[in-house]
Amino acid sequence: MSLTHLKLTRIAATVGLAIAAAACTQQETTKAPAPAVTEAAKPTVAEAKAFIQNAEAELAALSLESNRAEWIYSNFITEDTASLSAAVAEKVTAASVRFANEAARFVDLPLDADDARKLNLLRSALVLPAPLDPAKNAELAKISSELNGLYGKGKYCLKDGRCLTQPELSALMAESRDPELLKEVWAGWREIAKPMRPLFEREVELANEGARDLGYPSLSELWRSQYDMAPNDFSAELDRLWGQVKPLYESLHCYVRGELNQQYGDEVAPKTGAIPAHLLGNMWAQQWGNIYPMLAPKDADPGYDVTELLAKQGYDEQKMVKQAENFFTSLGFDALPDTFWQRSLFVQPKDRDVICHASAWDLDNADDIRIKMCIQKTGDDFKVIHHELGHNFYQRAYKNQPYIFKGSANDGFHEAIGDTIALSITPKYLQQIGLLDQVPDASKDIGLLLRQALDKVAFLPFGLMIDQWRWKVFSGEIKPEQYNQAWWELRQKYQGVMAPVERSEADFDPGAKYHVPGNVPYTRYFLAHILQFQFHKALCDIAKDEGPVHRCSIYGNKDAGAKLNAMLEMGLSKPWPQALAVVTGREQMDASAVLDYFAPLKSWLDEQNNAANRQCGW
Ligand code: X8Z
Ligand code: ZN
Repeated sequence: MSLTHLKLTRIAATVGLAIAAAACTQQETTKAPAPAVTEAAKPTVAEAKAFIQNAEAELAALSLESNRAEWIYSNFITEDTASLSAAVAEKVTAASVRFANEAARFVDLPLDADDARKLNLLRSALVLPAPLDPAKNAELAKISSELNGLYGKGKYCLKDGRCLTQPELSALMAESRDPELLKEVWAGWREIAKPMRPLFEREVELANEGARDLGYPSLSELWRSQYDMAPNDFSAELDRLWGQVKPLYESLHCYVRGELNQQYGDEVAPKTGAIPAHLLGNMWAQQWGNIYPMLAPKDADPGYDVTELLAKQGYDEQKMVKQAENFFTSLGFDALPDTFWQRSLFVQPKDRDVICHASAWDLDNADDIRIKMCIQKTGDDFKVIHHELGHNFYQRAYKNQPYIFKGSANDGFHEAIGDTIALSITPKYLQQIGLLDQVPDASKDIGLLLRQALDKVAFLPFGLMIDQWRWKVFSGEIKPEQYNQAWWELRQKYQGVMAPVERSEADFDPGAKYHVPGNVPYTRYFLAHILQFQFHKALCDIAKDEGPVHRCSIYGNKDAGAKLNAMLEMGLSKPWPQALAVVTGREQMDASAVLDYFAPLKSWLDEQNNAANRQCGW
């Protein structure tokens, strides 16, 4: 995994490693609980400083080794590379856990703010802590690597004989409108996850023991301790943010369910209750933009499709990445280094297994940044490329921070930057770069907003529910024999979607989503889907854009770029509210920016739902 120790080197995929990026503070509430510390000789401030320096140097050195091993493993999945990557992961975890424990000795000393923050990060910025017992550490590293491999190698052979990988199956889900085929693909992909169940169960057991060794009740508290506030306060923050956007989601859900019912009929798509998850254009029903053409408002469809525009202009994978880089350089960021172009993976290799799930990497904690992505030439992947480059430009912006502060303000920030830029891929921007001839007029805004909401608003409950499930698994509230049932209860509760075919505890549907076998925390994406609208609004203000915020593009605006860079450069050196304030002037995460952006759509959806006399909710 990415060792990335306190920072995430490989952002998308935190493979099983021990530590990941996170933010913690000096406040009492955020600190790791004090483990039993033996009353040895009282340490001094000088000793604490020496400890931090040494830990930082050792972790930085280990990260280089681990990043390389992980990169090779994810690009060439074999038994040998799995074993090598697990061996390095084991070393990194052992060192991280050792430092986390030793750090506890120094917590009561009067340290300066930076050192206190570093110490706290050393104690709490782990996502897969191993028990102190070396045999268990080795076991955990092996399991983590195996789980990743199972996902990366996953394939499903269709009834017609074609054996397809994840990106190919996802493309089918995006395009097909045949409910039987969709059902087959949906259920077929989930077969890959069944063998993960015992591994995942053991992984949770071991990592919980690791968390307890560090003084946390379970891994749940450790994961929730990484936001500069007490774990329960963080959970309450999430509830607050979800409460802000839930009415908007319900309006969208209601409209989509009604339209699907009209097109597929009662048998396939019932008028009431949860929506069958195979009909939403996405393997996990997490973003619904692919079914926009089925739902497009008759008089307000902007009438273009980015996938087609890219094809018409002859964009290949490399050109898509170049165009995305160009957005960042237009804001004043330096171009990507030559090594990025030489070493990144853009196209799925035909002759070997790789982890296709898109990720951004920082191999040397400085300039050797890369992406690894099996790019499809679609409008969706054009956006994902911006997402990944957002990680890379963030990584490079904080490269001069000390190692422990090389990370984002909180993990939601890392996920939000590229998406913020992608919100500027407006019709006007597409015209500026020669992809679109004519900018549709304001009468087409509802179509634009609906397309955007199907991805961004539909994602919100999904972004939230994954870790609601995992935290309960970690705390023991969800037992192994309830894994799948509890998963579907949460899918139903938050998203209002349901499995299209019977599920049982022989299935392990969470494992069919990359971040579960990959052990990547997921709440970061929920946060990112709020934060990106706050950032976009603030940057549009800085750019003095006067139109509606959904038509604003900050392309080419150096003032907006400079402000963004000022926040990125801070890395994880300060509590996240301070970083947020640099761009937005406010220290609170706030979903009003989401509501403002979609306000015209919300009124329109409510009108449609009323006119059709729909009973909303599920
Ligand atoms: O995993 C990702 C990125 C890499 S960090 C491609 N995302 C989440 C997902 O695919 O589930 C971006 C949006 C949500
Ligand atoms: Zn990401």
